Amino acid sequence: MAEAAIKETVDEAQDLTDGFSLVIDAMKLNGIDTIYGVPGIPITDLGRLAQAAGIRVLSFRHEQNAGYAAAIAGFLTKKPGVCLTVSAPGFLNGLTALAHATTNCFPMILVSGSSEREVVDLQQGDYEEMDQLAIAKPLCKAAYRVLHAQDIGIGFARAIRAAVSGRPGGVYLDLPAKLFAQVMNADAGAKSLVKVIDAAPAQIPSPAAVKRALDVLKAAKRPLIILGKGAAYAQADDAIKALVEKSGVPFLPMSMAKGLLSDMHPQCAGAARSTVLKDSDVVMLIGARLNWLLSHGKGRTWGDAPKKFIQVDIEPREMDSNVEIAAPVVGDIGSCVQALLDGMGTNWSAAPADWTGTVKAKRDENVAKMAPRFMNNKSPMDYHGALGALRTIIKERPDTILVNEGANTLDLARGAIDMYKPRKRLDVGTWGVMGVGMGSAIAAAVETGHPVLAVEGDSAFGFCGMEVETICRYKLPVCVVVFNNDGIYRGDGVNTGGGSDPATTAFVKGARYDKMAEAFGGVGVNATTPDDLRRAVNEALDSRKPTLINAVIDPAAGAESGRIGNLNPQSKLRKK
Ligand code: ADP
Ligand code: TZD
Ligand code: MG
Repeated sequence: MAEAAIKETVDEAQDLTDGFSLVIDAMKLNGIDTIYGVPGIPITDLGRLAQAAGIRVLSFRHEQNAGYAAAIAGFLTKKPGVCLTVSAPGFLNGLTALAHATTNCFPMILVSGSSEREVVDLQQGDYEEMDQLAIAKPLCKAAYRVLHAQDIGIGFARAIRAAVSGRPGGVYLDLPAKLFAQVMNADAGAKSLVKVIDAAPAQIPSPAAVKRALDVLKAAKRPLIILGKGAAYAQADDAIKALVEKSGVPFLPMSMAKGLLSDMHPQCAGAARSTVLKDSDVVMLIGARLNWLLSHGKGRTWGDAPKKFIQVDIEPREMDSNVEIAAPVVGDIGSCVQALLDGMGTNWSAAPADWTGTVKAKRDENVAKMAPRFMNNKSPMDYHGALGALRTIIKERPDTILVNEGANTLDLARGAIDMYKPRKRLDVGTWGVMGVGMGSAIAAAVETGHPVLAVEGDSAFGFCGMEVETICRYKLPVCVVVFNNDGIYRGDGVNTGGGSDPATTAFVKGARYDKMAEAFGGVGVNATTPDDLRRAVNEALDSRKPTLINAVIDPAAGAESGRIGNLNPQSKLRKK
């Protein structure tokens, strides 16, 4: 429908409203000002009307990327990110992102149009027929369907609350095609809308839990605080900093919690990770789970020193999920950390100096060991040479948001690039999903206005690369650097069968990803040295022009599976 025609319909029916308008009004009433999606039947007009009503609607090239954008928007803003898709295939394309959001505890709502209930339930072959609600249910925190215009307000209220309250997560909202055209009295429609009050209520920990946690912490000889992305999400930055500093305890940031306190903070133990995990005796987890990323809290990584865990988390069932939690503190991180701080009183004695001294010495030693590797100016570049250029840029421009995915490109960048401010590092999350890069970069630019530097493995980039057009179309300040090593992990694999097909992990040699940006009016640069790379990234961040840099990396520089090769099954029957 053309814009003029839309206006006319609205004007002619002043005392009536319809499903389209009620959906838009429900979102606006609840401060949802951005939609990430892909248009088509039955939601094409919804997108147009939302745009006409002042909502920013970003049209993607694939729903999965729109979904990743919505998920990270949720992480950055504590409001549910909204992804809008068409029925069956569009919905399915959005589902991976919905499941990813749920797994990562990011608030997101996947809103999908769907086919007619009656036809779907009798399986009579409707256009894009699928029982979407049933399929979404196991992949999200909650799933709702709205059948009547007068329930749209309640439907959105439930979806918003479910996404952000308690442990945040993904919510599915099913809107059948017929709903949009339903007409009702405008006054009754307005009254049916719900403004969600206190969508994520504070959850205060019990005083006994707080005291128990402080008793355990006080008795520690070698304490450690681990900050996870839940702590970054909570936006309780000042209270967390105060707790860390008052306790004097070394802290270890998980990947997306890097920068919550600066990696330069004297208590940061990022560069002494193995030492602190092995030798600590009390570990306080704040918004971090003891999942695979922390070796489930046991085994070699954690060494022989007996451990006691304190865990601060909003989800009671997270406690004892992998090992015994000596002091569970259940509540929202802002409230829990404040209660811990209050409980510490004025004469709390800081962590033992011999321990903090040991940690600091180890950290300084490791940092000094790595420094020369970042200075090399080899061509083709190795990972360290290229990352040396990028780490300096982030140091000089700490407000830049860093998006990062790949295998070696991810693992090495995580260690190499220090972060200075909270919520500036966005990556593959709990599942290690390839393809989150462009959606994350787009949402980061849209939600924060800050420039974005996306450091992408060439394989990772391939999962979402078409969204370079989206970046160019919306003129977003995103600089994509593709670490091009001609393949997955390494570009020098050979076909062990000896045929003419390339190895399963190898891509076209010498590909020029930079040309993709040029195809859409962006800036493309081919960088073969760290100096080239530094110059091109600085230019992109200064100009804020969409830029894609093809960074030529030695195909032999990477390791199989990056840093997690140990998780790759190897049969004794087969030689590598
Ligand atoms: P990481 O991967 O960084 O270790 P995880 O995703 O494993 O982090 O853990 C995040 C944890 O944070 C989840 O257990 C989640 O329940 C918790 N969480 C998220 N938001 C809050 C909040 N506002 N208050 C308390 N806990 C939270
Ligand atoms: N598919 C999805 C959705 N997620 C995944 N994690 C994978 C496949 C498997 N996978 C990894 O775990 S890393 C990776 C794949 C395909 C790509 C690594 O290659 P890269 O990075 O070019 O992105 P490096 O620098 O070459 O290691
Ligand atoms: Mg690669």
